[in-house]
Amino acid sequence: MPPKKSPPPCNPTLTPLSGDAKSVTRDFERYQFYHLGRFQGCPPVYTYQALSWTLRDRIMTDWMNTYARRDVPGNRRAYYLSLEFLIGRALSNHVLNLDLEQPARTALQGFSHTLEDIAEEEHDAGLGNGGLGRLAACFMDSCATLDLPVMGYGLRYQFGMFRQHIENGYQVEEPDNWLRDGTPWEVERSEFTRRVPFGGRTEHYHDETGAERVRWVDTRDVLAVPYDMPITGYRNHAVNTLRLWKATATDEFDLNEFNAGSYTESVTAKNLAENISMVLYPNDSSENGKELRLRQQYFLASASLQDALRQWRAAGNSDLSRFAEHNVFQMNDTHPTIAVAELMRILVDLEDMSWGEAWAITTRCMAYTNHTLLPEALERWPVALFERLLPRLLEIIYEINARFLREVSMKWPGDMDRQRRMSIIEEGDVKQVRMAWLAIVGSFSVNGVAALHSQLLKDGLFRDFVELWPGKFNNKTNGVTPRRWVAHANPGMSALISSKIGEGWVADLAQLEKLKPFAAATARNRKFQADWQAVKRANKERLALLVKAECNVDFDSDALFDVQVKRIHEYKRQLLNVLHVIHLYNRIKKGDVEGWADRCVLIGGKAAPGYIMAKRIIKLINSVAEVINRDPDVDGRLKVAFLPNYRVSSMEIIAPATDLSEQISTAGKEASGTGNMKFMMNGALTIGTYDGANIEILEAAGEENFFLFGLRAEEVEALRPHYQPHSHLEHDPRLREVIDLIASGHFNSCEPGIFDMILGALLSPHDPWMVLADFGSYVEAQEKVARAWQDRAAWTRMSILNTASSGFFSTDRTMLEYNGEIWKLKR
Ligand code: 26W
Repeated sequence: MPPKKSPPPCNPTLTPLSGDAKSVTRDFERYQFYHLGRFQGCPPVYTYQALSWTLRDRIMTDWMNTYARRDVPGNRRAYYLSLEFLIGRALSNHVLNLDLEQPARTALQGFSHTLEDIAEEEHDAGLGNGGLGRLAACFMDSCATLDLPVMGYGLRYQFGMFRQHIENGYQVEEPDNWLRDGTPWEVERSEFTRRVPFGGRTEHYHDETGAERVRWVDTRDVLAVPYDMPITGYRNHAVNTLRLWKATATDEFDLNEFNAGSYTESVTAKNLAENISMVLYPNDSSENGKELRLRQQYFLASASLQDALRQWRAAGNSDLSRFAEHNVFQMNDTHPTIAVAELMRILVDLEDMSWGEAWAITTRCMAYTNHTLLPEALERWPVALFERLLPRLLEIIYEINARFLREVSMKWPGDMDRQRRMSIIEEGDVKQVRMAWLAIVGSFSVNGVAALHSQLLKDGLFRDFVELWPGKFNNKTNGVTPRRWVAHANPGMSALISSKIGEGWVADLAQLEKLKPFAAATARNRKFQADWQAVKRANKERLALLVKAECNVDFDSDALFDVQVKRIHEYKRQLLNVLHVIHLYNRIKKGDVEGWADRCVLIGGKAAPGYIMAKRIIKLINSVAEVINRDPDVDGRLKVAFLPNYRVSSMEIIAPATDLSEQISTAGKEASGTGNMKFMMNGALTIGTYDGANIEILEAAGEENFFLFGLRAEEVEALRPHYQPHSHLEHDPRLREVIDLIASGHFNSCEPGIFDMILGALLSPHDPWMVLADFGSYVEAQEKVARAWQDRAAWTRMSILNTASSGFFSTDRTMLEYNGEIWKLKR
């Protein structure tokens, strides 16, 4: 059994450890020598550990004090429930937030490694797939910086996002054992272990008062052990908590089996329990029907809700009818939305509350964010699976649905079609639970993540619900944290900005507006603009080193750095990018190079292991790169590289070095995008479709500082039934040549036929992403890019204007909007 000790009371009188160089050095040396037993010249990983522990000690008092300050009855809190937190590295982030850069450098004097080298030793915490997971991490950062009482709840996956290798141009996955050497950034809090039930059956009975009640019995319980990670605010002494659950087997469960004489079975059962937090599902669009995934979801929801209730009581509250006044749960997509039913179970079965009272509380504390319109990403779970794994939850969902459908039929009597559409249970060969519907019915707020996305949700997928509850739906345009994505990732540009407008922008990004005057073409600004260019160039050199090391391709920092990094998915249209690259190659081969702009094209991203087409796209990119990079006719005009194992820490090098940001999804398909914002903040120009947050980026930067192309969302839908890819081939010789070259086997002479599936998809009238429809307009936008690049001074001014206009895309703004309209927490 876990220890049953109650936690020690917070002690706000603890004296904080000094941050001066002398004391940091002393503690660092103590860890390095006395604790780790390592000396100068040891492998840098130990120096990383010693420095991290030194910092961690300096976080502790602020962490305790933040708890103590908020631990008062009636204090309202928010909980961010997410199956993914794509945190990346922590050391440099804490150094920045705690303002300990100089002391850390002093401590490292005499060691052969710089602070930057040491930071490289840290393994990325890759507990997420892509945008949704990274967004959660940026949110955590901003909540701490804004001193908002928000706690993150997630899973402590033993294996995060897989490591991607490229072998013969193909993606190969390797497990990411990020905890192998432990991590200094977590604190195990076994005293708050919770028990999560699975399986078993329900028993209906009548209590002493004769009321009908239910108990869930014969369950196979799993223990949820919390590991807390500190989330430091930017220089404000606030430290929030990200609480990640690890699954472990219960001792007595093992013992029972053991006593029954089945030792091996008991060990197997232990594994089954511990599997729950073993691995992140590496899929960002579909994972339906996988039992382990549903287990993960319920495990997170149940442990987190139990813990939130415990915390609320520990803070001195007892009147459950006021629970919703004090607590709000933001659900990151449908992944944790079983929380709606779980809170009902806790209130009704465990806390003896009436259904009506419990429902009133639940629907006042739950809020849901949608991150995708792709139908394959909408989670549905087979009823049969639910029944086996979570029988009590299924009963509760049925009851929620029955009451909800009564409401629907009162409003639209006899409209059976509408009832069928809106039912949380989808009828059909395999009955399914529609998690998005459960989330909407159980929440007081439902939001999308960019203006267009929220509008498309209201007009399409969620339309019936909007008619029923128009007030529930709102937009919260995403953001990114400027601490990690500018101050940390781009120190050169940060110093330059601060030299002109002070340092206030780091915690108030709207202040970047003050840079706008420096973008004017005046003699006075010439120096600043030259410095801006020099910083970008230095950043490009840093990236070129990485590309050389990882891909053995030489990038020339004078060329245009044209970058697309994100998950590999057909809707994101890496293929459109490749078609353009091949078009450029054709032009070189034909000698059509007038007004040429030298380009280095970088593409990176992971494909879901089961997504065959995405994996083949990676192979195509690598094959095209190989042919182009070794063709002497190309002669430095074009370089192409696929960067393996794209992750948070690679983006920290990529974004500051990018000139052109590729945001080229089929309009209406990218909910928001957040990479687009990181590039903009770092002074890249965007070539993009009218999709997701691109639209808001374009509006902020001004059309003249953005390369817009392609069909709009409504045009895409209007064209869909008549889409004729072959007519584009016939009318556009540039496209014809590109397709012919792929079809000729020019890029796959040793592996005939491997790209047929890609050609088949591009040439199909049913291509959902309509790649060829946007080819012409994309090529023309790229020609504009090349012309703009020729006038480097004008490009630099556009670059400055992009950064200066990016203030809106800080998650500080996003979090203030969530707080103002949904959470209503006191800062
Ligand atoms: C079922 C597995 C699964 C896992 C993740 C399905 C769907 C997802 C996410 C919805 C994928 C995702 O990361 N979506 C992205 O969320 C970002 C943050 O809001 C947006 O910026 C991206 O446009 C959106 O694709």
